[in-house]
Amino acid sequence: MVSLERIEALPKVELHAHLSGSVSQEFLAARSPEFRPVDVVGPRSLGKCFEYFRAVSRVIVDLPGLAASTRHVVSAFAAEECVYLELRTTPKRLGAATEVEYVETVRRVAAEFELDVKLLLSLDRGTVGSLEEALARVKRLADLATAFPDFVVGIDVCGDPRVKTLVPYVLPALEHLSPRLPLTIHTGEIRDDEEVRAILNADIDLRRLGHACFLPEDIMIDERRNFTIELCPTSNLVAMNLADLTDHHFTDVRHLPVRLSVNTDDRGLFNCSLSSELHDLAVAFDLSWDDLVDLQRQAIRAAFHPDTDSLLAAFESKLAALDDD
Ligand code: 6MZ
Repeated sequence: MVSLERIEALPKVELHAHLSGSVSQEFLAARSPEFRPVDVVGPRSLGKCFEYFRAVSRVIVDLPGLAASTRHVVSAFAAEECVYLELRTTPKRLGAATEVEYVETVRRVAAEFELDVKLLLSLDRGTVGSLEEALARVKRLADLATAFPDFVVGIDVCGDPRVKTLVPYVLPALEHLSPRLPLTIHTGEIRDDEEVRAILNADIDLRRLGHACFLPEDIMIDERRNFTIELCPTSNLVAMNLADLTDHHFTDVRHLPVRLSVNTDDRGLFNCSLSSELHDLAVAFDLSWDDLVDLQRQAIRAAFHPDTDSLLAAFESKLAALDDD
């Protein structure tokens, strides 16, 4: 069995980490006496996760707070040998600051690190209640992405899956996304076969699916589409209300013609790390060191980074250096 210590030393790739959810609860409590730590892993509750994100937004209220929390999150990934971090966040107006200043702050702090960081702009499905609003939000995110061509590499659709705005509003709006940026969409976090089918059939540059805990039983995925499923073990346990990771849908998706990546989702909320997520999965499914290395290579191939060949080369040289030790 591969030890946690060995996994901590493995060069790793994170593709699915929400900025606000990645801030540790200790950090939040130290910044605000009002912040109350929560445990969503014990009594599993997806609803509580979304209450939690609202609580975080009451703590991170200005650009200095955003800068400090971003530094805290990126340094946590850097400390465990993450070589590529594709962070995602919903651009917000913090106080008098604009969304451009929000993204600029995350970019500036990320650039302090040797770790290669790129950003996905999140569209929270809970913030749009009509096609008009969805079109306006999609246009806004496209403009923001265009303003940061070296940093923003794609769009993420996230938010509470119980809010049913994807099929009627978000998907048709995304079909108007210009430029056609690479997309990753949270879906199947709760069972919603209609939504999964609509996403797969939409005229968008869909590259990755977030979570995909519940897929239609008759799902047909064309291997030529080169999809990736972003798994987040602890988060998925909570969403699926599972007692044990051996019941995780890794069992099913590993046989689909897709790439897989293993991620943290919200390491602050779930009190986990990228290494612990990989370790938990390795224990549950008896994965070897080579299996874990292969998962990192799949994640690199799935990254929206503009130069995945260089990323892979950097990964391989770090891995070789590790093997020489
Ligand atoms: C869906 C999630 C999520 O954008 O403020 N988010 N969306 N499912 C999940 N599973 C637990 N975890 C996080 O980060 C917080 C936002 O990320 C999304 C939610 O929309 C949440 O408001 P940012 O940095």
